[in-house]
Amino acid sequence: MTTTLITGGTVVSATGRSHADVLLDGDKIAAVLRPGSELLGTDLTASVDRVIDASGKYVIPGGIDAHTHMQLPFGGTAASDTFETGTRAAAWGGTTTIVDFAVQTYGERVEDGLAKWHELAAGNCAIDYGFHQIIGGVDDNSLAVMPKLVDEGITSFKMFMAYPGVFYSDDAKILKAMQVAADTGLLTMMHAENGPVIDVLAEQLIAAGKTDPYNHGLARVWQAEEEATHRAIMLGNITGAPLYIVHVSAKQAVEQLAIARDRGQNVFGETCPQYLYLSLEEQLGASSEEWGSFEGAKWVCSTPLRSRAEGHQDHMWRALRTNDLQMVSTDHCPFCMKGQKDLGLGDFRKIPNGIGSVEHRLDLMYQGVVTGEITLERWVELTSTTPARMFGMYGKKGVIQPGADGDVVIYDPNGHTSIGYDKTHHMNMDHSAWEGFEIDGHVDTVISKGKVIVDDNEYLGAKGDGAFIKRGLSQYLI
Ligand code: DUC
Ligand code: ZN
Ligand code: ZN
Ligand code: ZN
Repeated sequence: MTTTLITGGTVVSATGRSHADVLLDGDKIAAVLRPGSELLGTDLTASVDRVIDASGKYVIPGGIDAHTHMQLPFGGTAASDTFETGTRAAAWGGTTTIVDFAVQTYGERVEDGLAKWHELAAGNCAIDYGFHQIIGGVDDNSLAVMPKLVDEGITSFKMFMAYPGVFYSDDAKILKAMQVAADTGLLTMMHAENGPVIDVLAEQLIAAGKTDPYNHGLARVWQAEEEATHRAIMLGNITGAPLYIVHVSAKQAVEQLAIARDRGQNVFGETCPQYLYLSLEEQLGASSEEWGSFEGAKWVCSTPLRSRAEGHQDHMWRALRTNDLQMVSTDHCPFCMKGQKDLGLGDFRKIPNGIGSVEHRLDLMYQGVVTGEITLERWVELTSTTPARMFGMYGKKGVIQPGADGDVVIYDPNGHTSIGYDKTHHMNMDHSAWEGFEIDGHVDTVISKGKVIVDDNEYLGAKGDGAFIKRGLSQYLI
């Protein structure tokens, strides 16, 4: 088994930082040599296979992106990253674990949807992966199968209050599924937007000739997010099911979460880099020679980009500081402009929803450390430690400690990363939604289960390095 010693770096955890050396043995972390440690003072450099000098750099637990959609079927097409391309891009950006969404569509059995996802991912991933289960149709079969998911290491499931006719569940269905969740420890994840209301507003915009992409954002009003968030919280309250709201973008939805948490309810929220950095105004102003105002389709995602004038982005950063929001995931759901997004030329409702960001989450969030929005420790907590705890992987993932998987990222605060399609881009898309973003930091080395998979801008990993993770119950259940 290979042994690696990472020397001279600053090990950063969710709770602090210290100078320490990290010893990896095989696929695990064997020791963290910090002042007071028994092994400190022993010169291990001669006895290990490899020494990595991390002087002046941060040594952090590998990133965990708990919200990705590789190959998600959507609007007659499918997300353009396969498990192979998407997990490799994730690795490039310092993410060593993803949790993707297995899909049960209407009329399909949950077991069949899940089996399909296992088939898509098995043997293809660059990094470890787990699954949440999308319950697209709550019926007797899915309600009966849900408890069995726990034994298979799928300890969370998602429902949609949006997308009538596709993934949508009404309140009665949500209530029933939450009752099962409360009984079994499954964590309920919710796409909280009032879909029926949004669909009427969208139809009216189209009827008025308003077909450009940013109208997607005008139809998906913040009130529809606040209302659905509140309703989901109340259904959680009735059933006693803990609740995790995905991709929160409206400040009013955060307020609903904060009120519920203050009242002692077990509810959580995640936001995504696009809701911290990008805005509806920028989408409205977007234009290019190739696409004209259809350029804005690159940023069509749901929940939508929100108005900067209304202060949503500032509020998301604030909520990350105050712990009204607990995590940052990407909702990675990439589509090419040509042949995918352009299905919505002339009708924004037909633009497949999603942005590709799995490669850039750690960098984009580190820039928040540089600009003083969050601390270094909070960066690690939001992108690795809390995702591990929330989704039943902590100890194995999300922390640098003896016995944990050897998932370690060496991050250079003196490095630089220019994001752009022709610069650093490994996602399977024909554009970057993050073109021109400059990061005052750099993912130097990425180690997954003891193996160096990215080193100095070189990819050393292989398809099939990653394995399925059977997750335990969330640590946030009470
Ligand atoms: N939102 C997206 O942007 N894409 C996929 C599904 C979703 O809810
Ligand atoms: Zn969603
Ligand atoms: Zn999603
Ligand atoms: Zn560097």
